[in-house]
Amino acid sequence: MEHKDISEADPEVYKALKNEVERQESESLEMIASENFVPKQILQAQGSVLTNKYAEGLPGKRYYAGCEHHDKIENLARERACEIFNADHANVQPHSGSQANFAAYFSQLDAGDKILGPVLSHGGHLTHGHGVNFSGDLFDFETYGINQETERFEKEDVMKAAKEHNPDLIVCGYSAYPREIDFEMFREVADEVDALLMCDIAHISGLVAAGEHPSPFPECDIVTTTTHKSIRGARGGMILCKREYADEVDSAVFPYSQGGPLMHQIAGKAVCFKEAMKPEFKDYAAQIKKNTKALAEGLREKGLQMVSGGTDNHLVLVDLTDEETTGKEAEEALEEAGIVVNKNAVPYDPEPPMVTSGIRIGTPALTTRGMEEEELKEIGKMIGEVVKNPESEDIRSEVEDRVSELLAEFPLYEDSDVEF
Ligand code: DSN
Repeated sequence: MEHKDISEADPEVYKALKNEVERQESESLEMIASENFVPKQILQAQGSVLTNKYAEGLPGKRYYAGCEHHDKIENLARERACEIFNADHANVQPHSGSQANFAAYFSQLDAGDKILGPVLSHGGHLTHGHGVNFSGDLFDFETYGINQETERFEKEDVMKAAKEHNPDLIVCGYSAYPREIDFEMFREVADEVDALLMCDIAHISGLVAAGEHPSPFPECDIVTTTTHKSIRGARGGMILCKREYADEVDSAVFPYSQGGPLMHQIAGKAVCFKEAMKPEFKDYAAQIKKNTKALAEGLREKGLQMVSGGTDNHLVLVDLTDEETTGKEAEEALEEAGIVVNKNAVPYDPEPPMVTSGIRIGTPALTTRGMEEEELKEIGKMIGEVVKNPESEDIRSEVEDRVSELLAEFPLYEDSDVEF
């Protein structure tokens, strides 16, 4: 086998990688609420020789020989995850959040069973029952929605839907909900209809890990998450659960829905969890929340409305229903100005999903770059200017210049020896 530098072995892939480093470092403000930047130690774990090994099974119970070091790493990831999230059991093998949700559902339910989940356009995820996804296809999903007045999930609405549909399992946890989740309320509803309670904390897991959002345990029975959003780790998924569901969760991951675990990714998860246990991570998560509030202040000063009027977490959902701009147009205008966000449906959105009347804006990535309230408030105002004047080239060019200055002032990988 010949070892070569990637620049020589595959110049095309090398060039695209270099361009992506440049894009992340110095071309735009990354404000997609589900994205973040990992430190070198996680990139190292993910780029390691662990990719060479098959390790089906669990530590100590593998189907292949030679897993001693893999067992050590997977056990570290599992133990750290349980400690951070106060869980009895962790399965760190799901390749993604969607696979975690697939295995979590099938650990307790059979195809055709009834699940109550959030309406997709009210903050839910495709795996929470959408018809184009396995979840909507294989399970009998019914929904609860955001209260039209408070724009929050309220007990009366969730209870009404639960009593009407009598689900086997209720899903809480969202992709575009700017408020705290009331786990006690969901538990009361689940108990009332004798349903299991599952929470998908993919977006907020960093906040939960740092104690900046209430813990889903002990109220929830099963908790799923990704490991690369606010928790800032290797891309992937994880399932946490109470002791009584552990065996079923493990076998729903392997052999039911996955084969060989991605051990290099699991090493990245282990390193991420170690980072998340440090006091610096608690400061980081607290700063995410302060930054999002400052962002909301900037947006508000420029006259933009937000779903539920503000935020308790890492994101805001700007409601453009009363503006002349759609979510799609706002996303495009902002991208041209160097600010990357995503169009997002707002509750009771009159526009179709590829257009929408909202934009979702998150702060975990910019907080990782070291930005604080002053910068986020200013960015909120710049977003307001662009959204209110999507055709103005002058505003776009002013914002672009300021974005370049901010990116230079808060470097990402520039001062490290990270190459990709
Ligand atoms: N794609 C993620 C998000 O942006 O929220 C969820 O999977």
